[in-house]
Amino acid sequence: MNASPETLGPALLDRLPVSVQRPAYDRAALARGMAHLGVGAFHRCHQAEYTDDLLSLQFDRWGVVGVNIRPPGLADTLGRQSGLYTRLIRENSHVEARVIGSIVKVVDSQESAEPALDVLASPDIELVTMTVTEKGYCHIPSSGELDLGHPDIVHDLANPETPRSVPGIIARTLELRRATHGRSLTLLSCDNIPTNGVILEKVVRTFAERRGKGLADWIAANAAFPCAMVDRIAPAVTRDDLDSVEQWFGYRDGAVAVGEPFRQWVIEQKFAGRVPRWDLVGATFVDDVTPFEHLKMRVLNGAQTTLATLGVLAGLEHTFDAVADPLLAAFVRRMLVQETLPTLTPVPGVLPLAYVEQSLGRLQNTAIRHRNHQIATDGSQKIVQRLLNPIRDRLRQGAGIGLLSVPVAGWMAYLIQASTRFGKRWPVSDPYAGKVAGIADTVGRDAPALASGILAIDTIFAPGLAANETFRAAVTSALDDLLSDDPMAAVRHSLEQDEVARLKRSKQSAL
Ligand code: CS2
Repeated sequence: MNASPETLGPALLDRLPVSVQRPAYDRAALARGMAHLGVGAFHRCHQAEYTDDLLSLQFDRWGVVGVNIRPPGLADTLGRQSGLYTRLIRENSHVEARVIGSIVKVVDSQESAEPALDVLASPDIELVTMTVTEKGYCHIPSSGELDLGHPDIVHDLANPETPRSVPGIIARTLELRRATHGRSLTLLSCDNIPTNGVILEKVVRTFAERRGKGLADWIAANAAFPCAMVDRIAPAVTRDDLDSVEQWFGYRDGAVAVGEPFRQWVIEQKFAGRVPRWDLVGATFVDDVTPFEHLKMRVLNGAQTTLATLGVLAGLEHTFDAVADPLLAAFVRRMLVQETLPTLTPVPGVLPLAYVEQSLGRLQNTAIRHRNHQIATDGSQKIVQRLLNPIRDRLRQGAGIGLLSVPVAGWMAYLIQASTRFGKRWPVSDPYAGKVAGIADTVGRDAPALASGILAIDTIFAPGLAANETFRAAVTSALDDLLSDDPMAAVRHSLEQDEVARLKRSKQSAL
């Protein structure tokens, strides 16, 4: 009979198989110095790995306390393993395994904010990084302002000492720090929202202003909210991933994380106190993150959202399935090159066309099993920065938006078809799912009425954009095709129209 395999933990570190890299520093001596809010696959594959690299190079008091205020619980996975986990880098048949040691403690704070506040307000925490998903900021996507009608914000403004939301928890953290030791704090957002540091600062400030007692002024003087661009594809971990570690390396690990080889982190140099020297291990400190952020969110994330929603409509499971489809691949490449790239400002050292090819190449990695439904989750919180902002820039330039409008209609069609009226074709998770389903249930299959109803949601579509006739027409016509029996007709038609427009332009310029 086989004995059940040992679980990863400090006792196993010295006996790991040679093919698994281990922390190159004395982990027992690692003191906590920062916290991370939202410990999921991405954090384990990104910030925690950079920190692990840094600790190996230059040991310092930068142990991470991982805090979750939403599921999943951490105690039974990372907690049982004293924060240790295996990070796999996978590219097609290549696997590289390493045990990461930078997380020294985990705290579950799903039931109440108290355990989280105890950590975040403590004087030995000098910096807080966070990946709390786009909707965690409780902002209005079209404006970036705090959504004062959000149920958690309503709750937190009424009960500021027992907050539930991220803005409420951060405001309370800073209030407690001010009242107890007065030490400054850097709050580093690592989520894919536009100008993430600016939005985080805005939602916290708005909250603090309502709280009064000079809190907002104290925060302005004692906290920093740098912007950051983060990048590494790290899908939700599956049971298969855990089983693979057991099969390959002989131990059990309930907190495996799987990512692609590529990684990038660009951080605005605006800190309130000490920061880890992540710039020594591949991150970049810059004065302005904007060009990097636009490049990444519009090209890589724009391609992912496009392939995800159109991929689901085409019956495809993963990103790599969608990008292997010749029509979808041709579409996304043309969209990025022709419509997205001209909206970008130059990024030092980056050739835009090469970046597009590199991004599409990353999406072909068959070992990264990123489900289209996962990327389509919370699409309402993603399309502004990935699709609508480049569309708005194009319209300002008087340039075409026929291609970028298709994935916008794709997002609509994805939620519309989850409604009762459309037979609930798939389960969806998006704060606006109910609203879109309500429109679909009332209107039925009438593309102009559906598009009109959805474009009127002004917390996603800024009124100026929603009123633009070119945009409305392009979205409506794509939506009509996407809801038909031949959804990919939308993709073919937009490519054909784009070709016609191109020929016209080249004839005109030849005259
Ligand atoms: C993905 C991102 O789920 C999603 O929205 O587009 O998580 C993406 O994989 C990362 O931003 C890559 O850095």
